[in-house]
Amino acid sequence: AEAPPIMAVPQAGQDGLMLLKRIGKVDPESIDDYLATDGYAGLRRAFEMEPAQVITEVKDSRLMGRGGAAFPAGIKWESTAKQPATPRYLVCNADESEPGTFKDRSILEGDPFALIESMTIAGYAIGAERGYIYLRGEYPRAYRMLSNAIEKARERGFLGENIQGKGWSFELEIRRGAGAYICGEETAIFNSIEGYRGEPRTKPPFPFEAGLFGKPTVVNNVETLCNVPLIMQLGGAEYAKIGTEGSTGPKLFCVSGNLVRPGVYEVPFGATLGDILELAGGVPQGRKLQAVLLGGAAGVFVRADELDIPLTFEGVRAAKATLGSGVVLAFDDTVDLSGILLRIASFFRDESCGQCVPCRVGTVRQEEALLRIMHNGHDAKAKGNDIHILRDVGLVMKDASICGLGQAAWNAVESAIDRLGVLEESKSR
Ligand code: L3W
Ligand code: SF4
Repeated sequence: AEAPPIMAVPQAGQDGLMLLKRIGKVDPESIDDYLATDGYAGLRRAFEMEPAQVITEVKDSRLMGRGGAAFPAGIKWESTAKQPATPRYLVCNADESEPGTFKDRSILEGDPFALIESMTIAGYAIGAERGYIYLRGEYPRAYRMLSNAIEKARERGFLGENIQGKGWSFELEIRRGAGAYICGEETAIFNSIEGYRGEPRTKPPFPFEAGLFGKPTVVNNVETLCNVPLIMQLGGAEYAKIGTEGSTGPKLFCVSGNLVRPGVYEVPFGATLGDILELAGGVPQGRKLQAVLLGGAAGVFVRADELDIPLTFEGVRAAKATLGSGVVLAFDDTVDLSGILLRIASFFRDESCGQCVPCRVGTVRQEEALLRIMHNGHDAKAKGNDIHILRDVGLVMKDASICGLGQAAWNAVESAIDRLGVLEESKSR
């Protein structure tokens, strides 16, 4: 059954938004609504330039990837465009599966033409003639909205042969995931699209040299791509004035947990963690903030007294935290955080693809140790041993796993131990 439409965009309809500007204002199924609200102005601007100049604008914008790794999009595009067109591919990672993420969903469901336009610009810039949207299987409404948008765009000559008379052709295809978190890893997406088991490949080679079907490929997250029309309209240098020196542009945050108004929020980069929690109304009256998980299950817990951390790439780096894909998950003082750690550990144990030993075995050992600690909480010696095991296993997972899943599977537990002292306080239950 199709989930109800996402309504968690408390700023919907407000003026001054850049990425969410159409959400709640237009009919996401209408290309006329899209065109009437600046739709395809970015592509028009891009078509006035040579592809290389489009890439220069994106480099000048200093747009960084919004999927978790914060890699500069312009460099990714440039390195792909330099490879022989044998052909080249564009892939949009719309497999939004990090626990606590729902920002891409708000765009996919509320402004699907924005992604289609953005991918068309990206395809033009890198010289691709085919793009794939790898969509989370559990997003049926997004699938419907995107399918409709692709069809309407094709009818109006914005996709297909000889787009807008430019003499360049571009096609888009949607591929749906089947519920595996690991299929959000870029090379697992390639395997999945190619019909193989969704398991990550070792990198290098990076996608820009050997990606989908072994060809040069750009993979970008939905939100990353949806900044591109704005960059085209403003120009890269002007866009780079939004936000901070190291983190340019607007940013979407998935704000949830024990808050008065959870939802997707857009702010120019530079807001602090405290600002974002305030936007969401703070914790309900009578409760106290206990901790915030930044970046989702693969992320890092921060304390309630760390609200002045700027949620910029450089700000979280300095605070030894992460933005991940924009998760801000608040826990008040009624939450048993050791239980949350166990949920996170069991999530990674479940979602590990099992391909490499550090992650396949490490995620199991991590969950077992947490279970023992929670059930033998009064035995200080046994608990000390298990914390030692957690650290050892965590270090090996971080150092030796093939992909980000294993490398990040210990982040939340480590930060809960070191920053919050969670397991120190856990009692036997
Ligand atoms: C050109 C080079 N391209 C690297 C590319 C590379 C990739 C990007 C970043 O992990 C993280 C992970 C999750 N020339 C290049 C190059 N590239 N060197 O740059 O690469 P990498 O390997 O650092 O990152 P990744 O494997 O893409 C992503 C974390 O994000 N995460 C994600 C959660 C889930 C979602 C979601 O649900 N939407 O994003 C959360 O923290 O743990 O660390 O494209 O090919 N020399
Ligand atoms: Fe699979 Fe985990 Fe290894 Fe990634 S780190 S390839 S998810 S076993």
